Amino acid sequence: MSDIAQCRSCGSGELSAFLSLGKTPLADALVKPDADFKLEERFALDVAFCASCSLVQLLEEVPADKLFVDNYLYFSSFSDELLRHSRENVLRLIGERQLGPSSLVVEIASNDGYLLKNFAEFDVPVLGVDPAPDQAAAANAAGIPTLARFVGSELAAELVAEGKRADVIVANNVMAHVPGLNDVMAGIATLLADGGVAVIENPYVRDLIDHVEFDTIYHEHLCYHSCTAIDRLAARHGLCLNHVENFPRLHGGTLRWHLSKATHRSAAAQAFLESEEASGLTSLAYYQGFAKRVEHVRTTLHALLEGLRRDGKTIAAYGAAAKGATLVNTVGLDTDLVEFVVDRNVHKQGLLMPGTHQPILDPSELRARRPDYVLLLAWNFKDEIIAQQQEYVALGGQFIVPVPEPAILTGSAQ
Ligand code: JHZ
Repeated sequence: MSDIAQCRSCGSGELSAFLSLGKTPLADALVKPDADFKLEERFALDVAFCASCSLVQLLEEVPADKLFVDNYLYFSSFSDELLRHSRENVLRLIGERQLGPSSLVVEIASNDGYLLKNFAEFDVPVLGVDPAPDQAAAANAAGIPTLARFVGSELAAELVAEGKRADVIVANNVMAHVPGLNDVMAGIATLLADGGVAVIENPYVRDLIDHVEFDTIYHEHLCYHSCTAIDRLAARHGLCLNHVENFPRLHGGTLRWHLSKATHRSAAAQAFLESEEASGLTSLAYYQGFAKRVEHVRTTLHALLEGLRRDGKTIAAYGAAAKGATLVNTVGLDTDLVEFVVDRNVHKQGLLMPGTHQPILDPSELRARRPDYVLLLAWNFKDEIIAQQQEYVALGGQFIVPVPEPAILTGSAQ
């Protein structure tokens, strides 16, 4: 584990820490039931703001070989909402950019090919790149050519040397993960055809702060982006932030940035940049009250669950999400409070939550075991999950959301 002294994007030394979540285990490192728990490592989770380029980032860096455990189990294809969202994006890009058999779409962090499949269906040539071996293998098996590599300037130069230039580069939920932001952006700039566009989605740091989504902070998420931070990063590599789209419900608030070599800005992009400046998002003061608000959620949630348990109620949780691991560990939700976790990702079932060690079971266990309450760790998929669980609700089950304010959902809310 090493501490960074300089901003990952602009290199400035003006980093100010504004939140410490203590030491937590790695959020994606689900534990095998027969593992020696004493060997489970914990790492500091401290968040800082760069006064020079506005990038919010972790101060520590867990070595990559520890961070991306060999059994990385996040498969994008387990959310219908995400699949729908991705398909809509693809259909629009095909129409607007007039993509066809002579085009090329490259996706960075293409996971199991969940998004590229849609381009392939319309005979648009695709290339996925994802260093996670199981996900890359699943994509290749599904007919989506995928390189199990990290994207950066080196791979981009190799592809260009092979005569490949991308008309569209998609990079969803990856800019939070990369330590070498400049190398990835340089790679995008190299690989992008002159008239091409890079379409990048990432959770928005403003939503994280405004809605107290502190659980989305974990070691894999090194950076928390704003339009200002992305624009400054892109500009360093000859790219311009042309347009911004807002998806307030996706992953707790996601932005889609359109970058290209052209220098125009849409009214929406301009408005986002101006609003970040005007609201103070580009200065440290915006972040300084955050730690107190996080503390409030942590203590309120713990007290709520403790009270329910004192009243003899049973509690489970839904979603062995990475954010769920931060939540149970930073709030201190051990197995006395939250008995088990359900998740429909079959690769996660049979394992234990990092640090707190709740068993991860199939969602059908909610109907079988009938806990009185279910804490929604994957609160970002609240509507989708509750719609699937109407049978559990009919049996008297109730859901609890942890953020922005812990609350038991009642009546029509579930
Ligand atoms: P989910 C992910 O984070 C992954 P995570 C990643 N770290 C990232 O950057 C962010 O998103 C943005 C399950 N589930 O996606 C699937 C059901 O069981 O919110 C997942 O295990 N039933 C790359 O891991 C978990 O919940 C369902 O109906 O915090 C959700 O995890 C649905 C919809 C999901 O995020």
